[in-house]
Amino acid sequence: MTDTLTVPDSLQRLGWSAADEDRWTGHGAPARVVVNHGSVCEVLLTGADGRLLHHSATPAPALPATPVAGDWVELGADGRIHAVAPRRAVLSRAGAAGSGPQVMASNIDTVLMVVPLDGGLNAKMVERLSVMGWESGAQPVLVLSKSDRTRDEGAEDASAAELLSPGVPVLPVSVLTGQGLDTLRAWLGPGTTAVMLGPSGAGKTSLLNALEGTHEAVTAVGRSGGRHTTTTRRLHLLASGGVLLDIPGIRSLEVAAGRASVDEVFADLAAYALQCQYGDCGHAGDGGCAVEEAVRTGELPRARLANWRKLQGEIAYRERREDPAAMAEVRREWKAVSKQARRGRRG
Ligand SMILES: Nc1nc2c(ncn2[C@@H]2O[C@H](COP(=O)(O)OP(=O)(O)O)[C@@H](O)[C@H]2O)c(=O)[nH]1
Ligand SMILES: [Mg+2]
Ligand SMILES: [Zn+2]
Repeated sequence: MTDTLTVPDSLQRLGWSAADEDRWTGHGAPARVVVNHGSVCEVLLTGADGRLLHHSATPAPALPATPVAGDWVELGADGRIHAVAPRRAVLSRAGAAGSGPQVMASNIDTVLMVVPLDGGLNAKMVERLSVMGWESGAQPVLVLSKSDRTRDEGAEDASAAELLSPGVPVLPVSVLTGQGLDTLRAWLGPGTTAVMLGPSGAGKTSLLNALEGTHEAVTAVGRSGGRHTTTTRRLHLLASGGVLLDIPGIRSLEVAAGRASVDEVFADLAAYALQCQYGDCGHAGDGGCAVEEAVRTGELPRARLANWRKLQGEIAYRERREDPAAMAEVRREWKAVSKQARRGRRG
């Protein structure tokens, strides 16, 4: 592979991994999108001397995909983006009515779901963020922040969280005591790209500050060819060697998720569902429902079923919204129902 030879080692500083290499069919070294401002994208690339260069690049006309943060792109001799590499794990948010999900970040390896422990573990938050994490296709990691605010360094909450989000590594951390930070650093080594999800106040910025290296100088290349030194504020170069993409707004937004991701997080419920009498059981008063039986016997926490129902409802709503035909069907049903109601009143 001749392309391999043209890819410098220093590209790893931008999160370039073997998985990205497998997908790369472009000529020369790729650039990484930091942010798309609409008509212009900020990209980072490595210069001949291995230094990081910052460019503003416009997408070439008729580019099939809109570049997003994390994309690996090919720059043409004209300085424009000529190709976007096929994406691996992506973080998407629900699109507008009638459109599919909108990709917010691409080529990510790790999704850190940050849930704070001051004020007690919020089960709903753990479940919701875990669904988002699974949906990305990247490795979800549940970070329980502010562990110093518990009596047992977050041990009890961590056990509870493991039940709420089966199969997801759970890590109590504190930027005050330093607990968990070395483990986190080990997971965010060279060639990894991470994103953080979590509500405002969870401690994401504090965590980033604890993980970030000294601000590395990046050389900005102006259109006129002029150069000045800048820092990157959206693609953080971590001291551990990985990068963290900062996607403004993604934390609080409704992130697109499907039923498969909900089943991953609610694996305990899904196991009972296999025993339900009907294959399409809604676990809501249907006969022979093994899930509701498990709630009755106390094997499955009631809140777990309630939270599952809420997430299913949101997914069903979004599926209808993204599918105009299904939405029209719902409106027809409502019309029929209200017509019947009117007739009923008249009769
Ligand atoms: N006790 C304690 N407080 C923390 C920790 N991490 C963050 N905080 C505090 O939590 C608040 C919110 O933190 P911040 O990083 O801004 O949260 P963000 O909104 O998620 O970025 C700030 O007052 C921090 O000082 C921690 O590990 N322990
Ligand atoms: Mg913050
Ligand atoms: Zn059932």
